[in-house]
Order: sequence, then C-alpha cells, then structure tokens
Amino acid sequence: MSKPTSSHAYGIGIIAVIVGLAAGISYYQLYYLPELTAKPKISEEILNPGEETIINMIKGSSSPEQQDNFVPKLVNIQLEIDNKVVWDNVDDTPHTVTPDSGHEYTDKYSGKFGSVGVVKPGEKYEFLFTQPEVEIDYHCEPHPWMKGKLIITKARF
Ligand SMILES: [Cu+2]
Repeated sequence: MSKPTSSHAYGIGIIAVIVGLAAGISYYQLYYLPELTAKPKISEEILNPGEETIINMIKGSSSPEQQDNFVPKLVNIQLEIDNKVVWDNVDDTPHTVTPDSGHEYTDKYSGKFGSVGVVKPGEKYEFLFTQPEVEIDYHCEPHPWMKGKLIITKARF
C-alpha cells in the first residue's frame, strides 16, 4: 500500500507531465510547424518576372507521327526574367505536363511541378519557378512521345 504522501507526489508528477506535454504540443503547433511550412522569402523580381515563357501544345500533338508537340521543346528559363512558364493547350485534345520518372520536382515556393490531371483544349497550365540550377525532362501522360525539357538558371545580366 502506498502512503498518502507518495500518491500525492505521484499525482503532481502526472500533472507536471500533462502540463509539459501540452506546452510542448502548443509550442510545436504555434512556432515549430509554421516555421517548417512557411514559404521562403523570394525576391519581388522572381515573383513577378517581366516576361512569361510560353510553351504551346500545338495542333496534332496527339499524333506520334508529328514531330512538334510542345513548342518550343527545349526552354532555357532565367530567374527574374521569364521564370513564369505557361503551357497553352492550343490543340483540340487534352494533354498533361508530367515530369519524367526521376525528374519529379518540388519548388520551395510553388510546390510540386506538373499539371494535376489534364490541361483541356483552350486551357493553360502555369508554374512559377523560383530556384536556379534545375533541369526537368517532362512529357504528356496520354501521349508519351510528347516530350519537353526545361533548364532554369539565374539571370545572366
Ligand atoms: Cu498529350
């Protein structure tokens, strides 16, 4: 049988653990998590570049016999200049912008690269690149012969 004093001490111990846990959890939620998930500071020039890089998914892209589909196929993108990339589906078939396997890319600011589902005819897919030294090979999921490449570098003034 335990003495009243020790069971009292035991009770205080439990309360201390609960209080400690609660403090730990609220610290985690209030300070640690927001710090982890906060978007990095990106310069105004990168957030609002002067130009857009436009890539057309041209008519007839769904045909494997057609050479051109993503036009232009290879683009060199410079941060602060044209790092906002717009894929414009000017074809009459839905397409996707999908990173090749091994080329999956997550931008610290914009998140995961690649269209979610298809880009319908007349619709666009946009992505703002904010980090340099990135190379991405991508394709269209339903038409894997449609291939493109992006190279993102710092602006060379
Ligand atoms: Cu396609």
